[in-house]
Amino acid sequence: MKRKELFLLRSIALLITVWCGMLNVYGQRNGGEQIRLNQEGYYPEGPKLAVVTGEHGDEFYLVAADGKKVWEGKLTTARASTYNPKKTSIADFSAFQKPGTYRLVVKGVGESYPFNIRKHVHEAVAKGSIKAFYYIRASTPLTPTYAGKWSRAEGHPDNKVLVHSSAATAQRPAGTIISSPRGWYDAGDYNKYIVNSGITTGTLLSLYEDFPAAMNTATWNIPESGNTTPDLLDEVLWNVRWMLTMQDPNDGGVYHKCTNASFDKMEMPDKAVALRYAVQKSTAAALDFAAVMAQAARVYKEFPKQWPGLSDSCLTAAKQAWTWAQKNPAQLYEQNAINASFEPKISTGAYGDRDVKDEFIWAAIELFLTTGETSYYNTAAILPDDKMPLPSWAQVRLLGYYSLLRLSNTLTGAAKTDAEKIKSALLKTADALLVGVNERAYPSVMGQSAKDFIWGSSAVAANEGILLLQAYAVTKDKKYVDNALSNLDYLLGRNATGYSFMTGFGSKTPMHPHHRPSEADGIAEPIPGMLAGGPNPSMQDKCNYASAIPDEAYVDDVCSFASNEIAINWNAPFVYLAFAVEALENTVGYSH
Ligand SMILES: [Ca+2]
Ligand SMILES: [Ca+2]
Repeated sequence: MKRKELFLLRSIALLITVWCGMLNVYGQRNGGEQIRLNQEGYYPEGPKLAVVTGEHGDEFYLVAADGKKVWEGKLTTARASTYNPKKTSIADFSAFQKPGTYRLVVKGVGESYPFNIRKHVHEAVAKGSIKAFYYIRASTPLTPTYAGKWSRAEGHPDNKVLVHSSAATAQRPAGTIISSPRGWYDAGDYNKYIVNSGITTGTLLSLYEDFPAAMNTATWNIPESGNTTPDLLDEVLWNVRWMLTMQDPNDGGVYHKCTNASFDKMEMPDKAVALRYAVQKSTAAALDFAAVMAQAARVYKEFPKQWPGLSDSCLTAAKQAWTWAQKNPAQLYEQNAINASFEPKISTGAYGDRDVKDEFIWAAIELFLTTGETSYYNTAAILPDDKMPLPSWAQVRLLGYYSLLRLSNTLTGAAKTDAEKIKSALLKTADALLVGVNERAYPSVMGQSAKDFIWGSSAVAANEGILLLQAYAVTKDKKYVDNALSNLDYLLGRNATGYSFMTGFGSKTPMHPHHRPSEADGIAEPIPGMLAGGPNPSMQDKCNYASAIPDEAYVDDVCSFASNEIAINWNAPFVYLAFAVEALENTVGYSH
């Protein structure tokens, strides 16, 4: 070996030694694990908290991209939660407001992942989370122009869907072929379910109605970008058009789902060619459909030139579904009972709601608000009690209440009185959510109770955020936005797992979601912008979790449909939360 080469080798060895030594001192990789923060970042004048785990001193500081120390502070004394004995300390650097890219450093722990302090800090992840709906469109190829390396062939044209024997009628006997294209794949699987589409589509339409100015201009490179209509409404229409195909024009009833008999393998959508069925009509499907179509009629009415006739078609469909539900008020979807009587047996997601009182409330309110006809309003018991249950696919009451509050200026009579009562009950619920946030091991609204960590816990966090933003809308009290933001911080990394639950956004994000295209496409990174279900100590999938503690019971493994699946009804409230906080950024003084 020549002397020059030997010198080079020694230099490289020395550099590696020094680098490893630095890692020991700063423990950079450990730091990323132990310092939990919003991995996307913070608004310049907004609240900024990080959570530090493990053994350490009480000092922390921020370093800029060039390694220079720019700010220092003291950690709080360590604290635990009622359901997780591990102690954490809080680093509050809200007072540091200079835009830039930073790391947070704690002696004995190391450096955090990098994060930004800047205006519009959640704009990219907001757009990413709605762009995910493009990636999961059925019945269309994804082209490189819009999908980049995740481009793929068309899956599920769904132009030959068989009426299942459970849904047979005189006009449409079993085996009748109907066309049911478009829509979004529901979750990790390729089926399409009206009930889960209901809350998802309603949440996205509400985002438009609550923030029309922001959503009229927001755009994220989909095939409809550059036309004259808002990208959000273009994307929603992809699913609304599918939902319309799920109504039987003969009676107004709505099929519960468009599905395979059983789940596909982990294969790409164009390879998943099993027969598709429209199965039994259900009351929940008809009412969710009626609510969405009534709201869609209101929203798309603003675009008569671009979408001529669409609003009227949606309203007609809504009324027919409502009429069907009045005649069939208790047709629940019971998959086991159906399988006892009909072939082929269906084993895909059931979404079998046992209680449709809330679906009647939501549909009645949306039909009333769109038509002004009190007959809809008077049909259902709109306010049976003062409970304000957080929205989920099986509980949609608040979606109606949010709409009532949004349009409260137009109300008279009983609806006006109810809206006042709803307003005070909602504020009471919102204030109850704020209790204890600042004393918590992870200071977010999410995690008040171990019960928050259910299947799809990420959607609990996002829906709590929406509830608080509705409280802001009626009070203009900034504290509700601050606390909604605390749940965005939770979802993007300031949590007991240390993961940003949003694929592709943050430094430590899910790489193996339970999602067929992400698993089958041969690309290392999953499709970006999808929210993982999150911690779920029930662990129904029996996968190998590292922890069973409620806020830690999460595993980034494709096996884990109970903690690491993705779903449209989890993504939609994230989309709402992220865009809403962005839209309010200036108003509440997070930046100017
Ligand atoms: Ca557009
Ligand atoms: Ca229900």
